Amino acid sequence: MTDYGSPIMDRRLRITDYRIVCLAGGVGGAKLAAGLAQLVPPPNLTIIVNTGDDFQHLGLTVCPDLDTVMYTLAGVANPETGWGRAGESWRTMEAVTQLGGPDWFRLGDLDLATHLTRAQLLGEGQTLTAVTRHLCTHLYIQPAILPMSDQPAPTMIESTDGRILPFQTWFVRERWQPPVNNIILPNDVKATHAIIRALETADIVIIAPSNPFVSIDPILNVYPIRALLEDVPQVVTAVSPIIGGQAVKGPAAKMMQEMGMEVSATAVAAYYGDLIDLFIYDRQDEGAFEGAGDAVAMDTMMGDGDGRLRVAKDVLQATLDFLS
Ligand code: FO1
Repeated sequence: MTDYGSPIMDRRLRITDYRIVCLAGGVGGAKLAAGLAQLVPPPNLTIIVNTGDDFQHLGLTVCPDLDTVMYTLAGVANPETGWGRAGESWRTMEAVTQLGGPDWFRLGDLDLATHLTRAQLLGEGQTLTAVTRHLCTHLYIQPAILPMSDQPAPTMIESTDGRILPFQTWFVRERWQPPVNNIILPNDVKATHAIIRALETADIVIIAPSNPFVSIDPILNVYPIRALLEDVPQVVTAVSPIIGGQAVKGPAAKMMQEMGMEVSATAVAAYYGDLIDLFIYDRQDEGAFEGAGDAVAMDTMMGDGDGRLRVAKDVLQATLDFLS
């Protein structure tokens, strides 16, 4: 008699049965989201994206993390820069520079099409959520990509010498200078109905390997996202953005050091605290979580192409194992 296993047991282990929400910002978040999008049926996957990096530039509303996630899922992301589009040209920026316009923030010609279309639709009164859905439709992206709010929610950087800088000024114009003392987040930002619906029905929430301070915290700071994570999903899994004491990309390690934190996967797990149930860290840090039942080591380096699918599959499997 062949044992087909109990339908409950089998049911529990099928990825396709779970509604999954991924919190993401920047390149690491976009890559894991792209891996999940290859595994999870579109109706069961929602990606909630940080908009704290957004700002007005050249009269346009620029949404870097939304665009990086969109371009990555659409397969048109620029692999060298980690932002903007592949196969980019820079004729417009050259002309802007000749005209004495601001040239510190590089907007490629193809990327500009996104900002111009977004500006047009926002100008017609559409919400950022609706505009993002419009752009995703035209980029043939099926999973829902949701801005964390339809309200502006600018992240500000408070430097060790007391200055308060808009995020992009600090990140791009000043190239991650001056040293960071604190991240200042707005305190009156509300989640959209789409976000609340997605989190109220989520079985699994995955916090992508994004910068905890300027990608994930801005999302958790949007009311009532943190509370929904605490109450609803069966499991919240976070993936470490710090491997072997370094960030794979971006200023997370530098920020941790400047804010007086240990730069390690264990420090990230401690930072997330009891918000998370399972912590995924890289095998380079094997042994850092001796005996911890709620931490799993694996190869979390995604690179390009099939690394994203491998890591997404391993993260989901570790999460299902934790649930069973
Ligand atoms: N980052 C840079 O370091 N230099 C740039 O010139 C730059 C231009 C740019 C244009 C569009 C866009 O969506 C992102 C862009 N970024 C640039 C990245 C941006 O600063 C992001 O906020 C960071 O990657 C952090 O998420």
